[in-house]
Amino acid sequence: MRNILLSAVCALFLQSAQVGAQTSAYFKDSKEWLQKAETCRPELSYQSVTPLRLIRSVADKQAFQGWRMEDAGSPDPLYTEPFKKHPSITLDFGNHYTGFLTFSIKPAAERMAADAPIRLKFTFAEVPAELNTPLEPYKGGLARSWVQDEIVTLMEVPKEMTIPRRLSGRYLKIELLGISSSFDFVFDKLTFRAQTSVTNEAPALASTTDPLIQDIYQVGLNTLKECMQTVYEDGPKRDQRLWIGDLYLEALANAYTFKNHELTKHCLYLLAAFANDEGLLHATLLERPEAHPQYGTHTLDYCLIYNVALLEYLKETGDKETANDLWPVVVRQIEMALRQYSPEWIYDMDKKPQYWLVFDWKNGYDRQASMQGLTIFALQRSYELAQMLGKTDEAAVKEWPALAKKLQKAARRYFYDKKQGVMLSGKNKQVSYLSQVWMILSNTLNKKEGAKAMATVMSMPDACYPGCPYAYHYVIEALLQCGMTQEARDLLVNYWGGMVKQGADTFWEVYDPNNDYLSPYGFHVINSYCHAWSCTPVYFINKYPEVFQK
Ligand code: RAM
Repeated sequence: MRNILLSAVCALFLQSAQVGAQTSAYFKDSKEWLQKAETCRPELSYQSVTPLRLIRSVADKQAFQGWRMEDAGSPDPLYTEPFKKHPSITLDFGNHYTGFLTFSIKPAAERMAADAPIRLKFTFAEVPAELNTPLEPYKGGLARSWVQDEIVTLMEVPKEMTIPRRLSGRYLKIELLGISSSFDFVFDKLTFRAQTSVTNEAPALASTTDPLIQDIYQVGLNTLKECMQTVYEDGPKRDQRLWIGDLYLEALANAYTFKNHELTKHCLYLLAAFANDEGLLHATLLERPEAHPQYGTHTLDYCLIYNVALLEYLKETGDKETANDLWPVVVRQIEMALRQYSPEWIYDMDKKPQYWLVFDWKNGYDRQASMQGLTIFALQRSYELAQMLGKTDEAAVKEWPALAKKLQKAARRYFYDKKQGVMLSGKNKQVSYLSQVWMILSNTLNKKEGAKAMATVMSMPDACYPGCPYAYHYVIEALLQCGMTQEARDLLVNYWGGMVKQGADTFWEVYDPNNDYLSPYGFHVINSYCHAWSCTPVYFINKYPEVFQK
């Protein structure tokens, strides 16, 4: 009897561990959505890689963040020469990988035995400066523990060990911190088990493609592959979790490359299952120890972007079952955004509760006009979804086209400076790239007006320009929509090509060609240098071959 009870309790616990305890109280199907998410959780595939070269760090003012790597020969000395000979060694895996590091060491000579513990420090890095910038006193705005430096103490030799945390990067520094004076060792084995949920090959580009665009494509594919784990992660080094904005851009990029649509479906269901008690989506989810949202973190722009992600997923896959299941989420995100509008149909930045709006990582950027534009864009795209699902007769939905028009009219009245031909945002009437972009994407500015606004803003030295690739993605979309194909191509080549020229093997979370050290977290070492939202050149290059492959 006791055993039966115990196994019932265990089964219950297991079930709750699998399906999560706190799905949304707002959506009656949220538990089922979580179960559906489980059934399409992607399998990971693995590859074992070993270091290709020994390298050394070189301080160089011309190099990105002041550091570059120099070749220092074959990695053989790691396996053949006593470690004390070079008690700090840096290895290059030749590419960015995500996974687990396993090593083993053995005595450097016969009849040699360890008579004291051996203490080693392993530091894994995405870019050279991560290995060479002093960390203490630590002043970063995010946890110090994101830095991938691990100290291990081995009490016996020979010994094999796997570093418990998942690592992500290209470079590995190993330092000897403690050892007996009468002992030395060599590495026997050092392998990295790299993982991704990508299984398909991406399409090859036309042979006419400019070599720099080919390089951008490869780096973009590598970025996306690394971020495609069991969810679309924002960055495999940091934060290793699903964010709606990153999901949307990764899913677009995936649709034009690796086509792992099950991953997109998994993420869409997961996010829906964990909406809050008002039905508002959480901006971000973590997978371990069981899937759960970062409670209380909501970004209203991302909520609306979810609707667009679902539309794109449906267009790509024809999977109406999923889109129908998740339709109530779409309706609710629109309702929640509209709640923040003034009676004159202007997005009210001061209305409580005030929401975090992402759009970009950029100090001083005023988000009001962008949010107005995005709301209109989301109304239009959500209506398109309603049309595809036969939902346009629903009472709330019927109103959406007229509402979008009201918001457009209000936007033109409130934000548009006809004389200059640009949209101005906020109390200080700021001119930013993104205010124009979102008014273009929402057709609040027509093609001609949009082209004028973009040309004007791009020629204004004081205009607020974007700070990260997430924002530049939408700038390129807007330029293409206005028919400014040459400008779109130039921007892609200069911005993402700028990272490639600085040595990027994967695209970075933030990149400002005028400031190598820009960090939203006050310390460039904890920026992510393989970041999902930066991979979208792969989408543009494949979607518009006439612009990017000619
Ligand atoms: C950071 C990451 C992530 C982004 C959020 C808003 O944590 O850069 O990609 O979506 O911010």
